[in-house]
Amino acid sequence: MAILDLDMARNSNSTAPPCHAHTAPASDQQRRLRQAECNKAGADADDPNHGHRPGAEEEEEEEEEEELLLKGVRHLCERRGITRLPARYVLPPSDRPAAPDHQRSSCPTIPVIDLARLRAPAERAAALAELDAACRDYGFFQVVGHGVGGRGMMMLDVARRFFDLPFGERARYMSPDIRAAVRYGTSFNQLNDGVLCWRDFLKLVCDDLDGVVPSWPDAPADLREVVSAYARSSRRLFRELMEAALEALGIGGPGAGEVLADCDAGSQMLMVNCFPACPEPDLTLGMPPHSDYGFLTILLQDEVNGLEVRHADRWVLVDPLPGSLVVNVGDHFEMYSNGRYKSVLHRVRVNSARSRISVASLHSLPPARVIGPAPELVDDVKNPRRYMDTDFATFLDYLSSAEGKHKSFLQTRRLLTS
Ligand SMILES: O=C(O)CCC(=O)C(=O)O
Repeated sequence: MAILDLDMARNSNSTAPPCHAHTAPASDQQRRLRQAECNKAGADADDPNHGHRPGAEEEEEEEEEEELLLKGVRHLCERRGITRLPARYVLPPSDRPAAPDHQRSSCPTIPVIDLARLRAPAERAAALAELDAACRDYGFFQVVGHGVGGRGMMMLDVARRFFDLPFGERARYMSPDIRAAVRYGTSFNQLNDGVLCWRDFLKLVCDDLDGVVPSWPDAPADLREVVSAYARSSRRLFRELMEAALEALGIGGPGAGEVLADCDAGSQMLMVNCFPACPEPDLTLGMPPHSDYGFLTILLQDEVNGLEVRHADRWVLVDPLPGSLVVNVGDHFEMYSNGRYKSVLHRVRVNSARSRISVASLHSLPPARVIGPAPELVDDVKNPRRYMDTDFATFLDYLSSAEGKHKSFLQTRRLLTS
């Protein structure tokens, strides 16, 4: 069912890893879009124009509309009082989020990992077992006691102020180049998405932090300072969680040392997301089902919920503890752990009452690193190798291949299916 849509994690002349895996091929999406428009208009799905060929004037209007939509959801809402969802955002019925169900309250809570327990020698073994179970059973967990403290609140505050800037100020960072180190954009992959997502974003590559910060937005005036402080604390947390996860997997010695050194030199990208209040939230999504490409993603979010995680064949709404950070396993960690840890699909719902801000910090190893199952986790009897080795070039080949239109990248690397 899947294609990966890219959002590169490096500057324009390098090839750093993309961090998002998107599940819907553009061509499929375009077909679905036409279908969705027909569904909405009550027309025949096989006749998207309903027997009507657009004239030059209509085509021009459509182009103008498209141009407007690609300036982002916030701009659209600012320009027009929106009371109906424009057709470009309407998902076909099968892809729409189901109306919130009342069973949600009985849904399991995402596991909580307390870093204070991981740091206490007497409690570390028990906390490691909890971390191991969370990565195996959910691929998602919440972290408390993480020490990021006020930097998280400041990060959310400056993000909100950035999206509140006049459009012209934000537009300075718009770029069609998905490899740009700084990029303001909309939807998921706006160049490919047939159905647009109700989301605007600011992407900030954080590799070589001191080198890239001067290219980040200079408004709000404190953005560079606040975001770089947050990026540093997120990287420290990633390092600490990777150290614990390797221990939980039973990987020590030089194997662990090598991976941790690669974590220190690895790539990091901040996706600062804004999901404005939406007039018809049950017809669209802020982000489509996707998995993340790297090792771990650390998510900071404001008090408005929206993240849903695939668990036991249903979507579970994440209702995080105040002050916690939500962490998920990415595709690379699933491969490295030989399938023991799960990179799971997640998506973002929007709502009609409040806009939502989230900041995903996506952490990977250096792009040149070949990723494959850790030798410590493979044996011929009980744990045969489940994934082929992979690297960034293979990922790019996959994207341009026919296979890339039908599968997820993770699926293409699988040697065993169960
Ligand atoms: O906003 C969220 O809850 C999730 C964001 C996300 O999945 C992403 O940026 O990859």
